[in-house]
Amino acid sequence: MAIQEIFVPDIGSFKDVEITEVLVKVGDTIALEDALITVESDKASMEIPSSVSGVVKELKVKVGERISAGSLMLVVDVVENTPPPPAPSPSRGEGEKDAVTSSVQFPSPPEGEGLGVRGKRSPTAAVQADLKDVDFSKAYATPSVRKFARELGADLNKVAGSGRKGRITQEDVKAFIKDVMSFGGMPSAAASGNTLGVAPMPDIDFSQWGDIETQPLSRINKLTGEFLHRNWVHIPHVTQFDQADITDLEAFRKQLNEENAKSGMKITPLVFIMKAVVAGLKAYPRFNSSLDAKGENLILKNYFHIGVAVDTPDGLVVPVIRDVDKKSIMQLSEELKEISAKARDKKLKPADMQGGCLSISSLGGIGGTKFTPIVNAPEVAILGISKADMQPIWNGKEFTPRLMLPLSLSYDHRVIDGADGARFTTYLAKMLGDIRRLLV
Ligand code: CAO
Repeated sequence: MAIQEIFVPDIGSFKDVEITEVLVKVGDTIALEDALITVESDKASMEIPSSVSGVVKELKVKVGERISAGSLMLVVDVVENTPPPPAPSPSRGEGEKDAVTSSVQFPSPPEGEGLGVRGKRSPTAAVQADLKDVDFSKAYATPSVRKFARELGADLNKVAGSGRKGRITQEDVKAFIKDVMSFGGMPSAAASGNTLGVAPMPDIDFSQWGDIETQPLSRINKLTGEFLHRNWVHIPHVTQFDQADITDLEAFRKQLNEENAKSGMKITPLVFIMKAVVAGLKAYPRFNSSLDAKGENLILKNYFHIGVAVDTPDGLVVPVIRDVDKKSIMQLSEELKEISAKARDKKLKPADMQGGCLSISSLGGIGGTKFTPIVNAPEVAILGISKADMQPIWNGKEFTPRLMLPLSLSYDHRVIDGADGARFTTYLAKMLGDIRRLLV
């Protein structure tokens, strides 16, 4: 073992970028190419891998600090016979372009993305003798895996990753090659990431029918699109509809808003819904779980963090409000205001959007009667809220006007049975119908 300082390698166009996650701590044993930190520029985020194996002795970076190539990251007690780390090189020639990108380009998919669906890629020949003109820069893999893939002639763009956050491992490349070989040189549906085995979408020239303009999708649109598509394809969804009588809740909420008018604090129905969801998660713990990567175990959580979908000009983001069980209605209102402002000002960090137990998508301020939200994996359920409206409800003797809140609960049917889906929304309706029950 020998003590060695580890510096940020050449990270191409990433200069003076913010550290959003430190993935190791003092005492951790790290292997060559384990991810050490995540950095984010205004365009993308990436993980910086370790150039050595050993034990972390000192951390020289913190979340929120800014770094560039050559910054000191950590001190490691290095295992002998680890190859020496590459010195950070300030510039490289044009001919070395791929070496630069392959050493640093790890576009980080959204949290939890681990299944590596690449459904948009067309199933052309996947194993080629000469891949020198093929761009691997968007593939999520370490330099040694890129090299390995090039040596074997495997097109990394078509390999689905099984590693952390969907990173492509050497085993994935081997499995891909094996799969392609047994399918006569063409990737099978699984190898191409096209797990449905359906034909790719046609490329259509719409200008043949009239005037058009092309607008590029925002980065958030693209990431959300891939994430939603993956979840839609992999998760067998069922949506349970229900409604809650919030007439009394609404009267109480209005009273609170009047009492707090001077402070400027505004309480919306959403914070009560968050509290009712936590009560539901406690009563039905399976809703507060995630399937492990192999789909063989359920991981049950004893914390209560709720994701809230926020509509921003750049697209949908889902920040997470932590420990909802421990916070008051006023605290939650304040936090909801802060986090939605942060989302709309593009100030959310990846960590702000991680660790949720169940997400709520509220369209109640906009309209609609019901919808089918897509589960925000690795969570197993998402609650959609539509606009409450006054309805004539039969009380056994007569129709009375009651304010009814539509609930649309989508869940992962691998984890949750239909009966539990209905029990959960019935429970939510009971809690929201009489919020005194939230105290019991
Ligand atoms: N029924 C009737 N009125 C409702 C309501 C409901 N279910 N929910 C909110 N309202 C009212 C609020 O009380 C508020 O009224 P006042 O201005 O008269 O007080 C008004 O609608 C606007 O509320 P809001 O939307 O600003 O606040 P919120 O706390 O309900 O929601 C937030 C905050 C961030 C979730 C919301 O602004 C947002 O971005 N929603 C969109 C989420 C989205 O796009 N989801 C789709 C994702 S696809 O699954």
